Amino acid sequence: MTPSGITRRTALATTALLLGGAAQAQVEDRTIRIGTTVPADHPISLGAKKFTEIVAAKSAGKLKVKDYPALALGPELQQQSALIGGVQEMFVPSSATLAGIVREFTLLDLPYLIRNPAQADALMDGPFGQALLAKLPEKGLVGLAMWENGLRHITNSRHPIQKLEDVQGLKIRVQQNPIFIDMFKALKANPVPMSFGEVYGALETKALDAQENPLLVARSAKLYEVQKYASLTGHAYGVIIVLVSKKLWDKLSADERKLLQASALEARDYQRQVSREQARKAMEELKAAGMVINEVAPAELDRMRQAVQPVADRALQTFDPALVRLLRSELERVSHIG
Ligand code: EAX
Repeated sequence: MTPSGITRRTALATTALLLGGAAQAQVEDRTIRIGTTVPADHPISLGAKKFTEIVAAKSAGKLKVKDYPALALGPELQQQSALIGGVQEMFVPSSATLAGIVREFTLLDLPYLIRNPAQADALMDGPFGQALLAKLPEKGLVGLAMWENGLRHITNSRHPIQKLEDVQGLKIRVQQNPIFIDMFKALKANPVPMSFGEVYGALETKALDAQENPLLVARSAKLYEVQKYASLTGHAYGVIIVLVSKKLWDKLSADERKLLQASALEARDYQRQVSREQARKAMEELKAAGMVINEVAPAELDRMRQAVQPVADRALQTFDPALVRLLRSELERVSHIG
């Protein structure tokens, strides 16, 4: 409902002040639904909640963002399609979900690409991350920021993974992404691509033996109830992408776009901080919940890296050489960080 003349002028003036004094900031009353894939207490969903609060404050309540954690709006590929179709406004999935839309995002899933969060931030917030984001609008999506999921480890119900051979034969859920499928085939496991929403049930019925995710995902999704072992393989670094439907984006004023972009970056810094704070406690929380967690000896990690290296080598040959050169130069730049 459009407010009366006086109210409207007041609202615009208030919003103008919140946007840094821009006179007559053009911000309309809008409702925005933002979906995440994990429960409300996970840092990804906490980041989305913080985003809703920041947007409400910056827009004087005119942009109403409602968060829907734990795939409440549907599986990952359904929500992604809903954004492209313009029937949902925002979604915050793993970047791996984008594999079928912008194949270049699978470069983020290459095994052992990133060794620590500081390197991840530098890579994602630098020219390589921006080059990936620039490929989204032509596919009907706008990427506002890259948040943290974290280093991915393997959980399973059969045995601790202490050597390369322990991965062999595991029926393991993987994200719907060719790099993860190829990675676990190279480790001689049986990868099963699946929406995250089906993972708990598949592990509970023993249809699957294993899954791989940062420990915080195992904690928030209560996977400790259906997984006895967690082994710190750190085989990939999970990136989260904050997506907006381009059909919505094209309707927004420059002020509204600036507001959402600034809010996503402000929420990013909060989300990464909370993710790291909680990650430090996740191992103890999972042990207290009954999981047996083991480090993997460096020599065995090296054997795993060698086993999956052909996956990365083959993949890199299939992308634009200029993009691969940018990735390699950026990896060299960030390798000294952290
Ligand atoms: O987005 O599907 C996955 O394994 C993701 O890491 C999880 O949903 C967080």
